[in-house]
Amino acid sequence: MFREFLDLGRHPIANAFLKDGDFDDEFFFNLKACWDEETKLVSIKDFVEPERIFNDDYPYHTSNSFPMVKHFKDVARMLKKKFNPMKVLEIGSNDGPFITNFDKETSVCVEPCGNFSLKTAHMGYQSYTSFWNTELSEKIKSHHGKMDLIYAANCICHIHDLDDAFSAVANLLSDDGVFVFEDPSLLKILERGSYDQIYDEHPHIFSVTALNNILKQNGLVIFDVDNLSVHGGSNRIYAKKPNIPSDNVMSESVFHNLREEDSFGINEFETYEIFAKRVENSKVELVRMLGNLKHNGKKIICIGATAKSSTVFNYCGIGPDLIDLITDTTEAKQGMFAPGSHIPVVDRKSVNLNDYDYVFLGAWNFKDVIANKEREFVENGGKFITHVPKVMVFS
Ligand code: JHZ
Repeated sequence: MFREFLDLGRHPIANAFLKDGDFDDEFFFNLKACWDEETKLVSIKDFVEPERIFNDDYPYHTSNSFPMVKHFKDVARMLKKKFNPMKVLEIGSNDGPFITNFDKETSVCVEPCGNFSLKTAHMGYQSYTSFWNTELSEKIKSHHGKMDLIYAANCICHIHDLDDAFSAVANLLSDDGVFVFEDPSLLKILERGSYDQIYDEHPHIFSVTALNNILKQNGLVIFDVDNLSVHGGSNRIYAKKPNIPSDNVMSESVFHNLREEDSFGINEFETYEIFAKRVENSKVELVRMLGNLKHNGKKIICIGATAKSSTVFNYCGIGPDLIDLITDTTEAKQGMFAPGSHIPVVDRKSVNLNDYDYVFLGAWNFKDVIANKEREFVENGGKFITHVPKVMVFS
């Protein structure tokens, strides 16, 4: 049974940046989160059709977040060393920072956004412009054979039908192949109060507990987990087919994560009710703080036109009256308006940050990178605002 615990109100598509004059036709949906008593999976209640979200205009270029390029290079190196895969498939390859570390002849990309699949195709990789499902896994199997490594980062939690997604993986994985995927961690979200990880692109928020339950039902078993710091705390899950009974040994990391999640209360509905209260308080505090600063004549700008900031701004009702501008390094977002809030997005280079008193961290997950880049702003008396793990000012 699905039990609703959080109502974040009306939201636009978090990455649907608008041109001037597009505001009247903007699409909105109700963003609510629920918890499945049976599998312990957290999901959003009303899914948005994926075609509305992931299309040729999708603006999130992974390569624009340079720490992530290094992250994927490091992951690729580690996976090669650990598993030495011959054939590699990436699901949700975006603009290619992971797959580029693998051989073009033996690697395949799947990506529904045509702007990106065209890019990896130009780079010389076999690229399928498609959503991930069983039909596609059959097609890839018949063209390329089974895969030794199937990798997906920040993609599997984007897929509504997890049973189909996982059985499609099991269908394409070689008998001793590995399926490795990483997504934001529910535990970290609950611990840090980072409710802004909930938006249309994340129909599910994964715990190791829920994944352990769901993978098992679809012919896969978890054998290892890495806890990562990226995206405010993610889990990298290693799964495989349960071929050889004696080989089904779960590493201690799996048990450790299951225990940790259980003792935090991931298996209790009350934990989610407490989280919902914390989210409501965060909204009240953030709106109060920004309102007071504005009242005192302070100027506030945001760095990072993130999907996460769309949740914050739309849930809290924050618009250009409180935050003048958002800067973002992604060209496709610049010159546009943030979804729902309609705050203008500009190139960081076009702004003198010293004209502002406060920077709200839309990309709080890159707090250290941004604080380091913007040392001059702090030296001139500028301060940062974040809402994670609580609403606060720091410099
Ligand atoms: P970032 C996206 O979420 C969407 P977002 C998606 N659904 C997902 O799951 C996660 O990514 C993984 C900019 N930036 O990574 C670049 C600066 O302007 O937190 C990006 O637009 N200056 C696929 O959007 C944004 O911030 C900087 O110095 O919440 C960061 O977006 C840096 C470092 C980044 O993901």
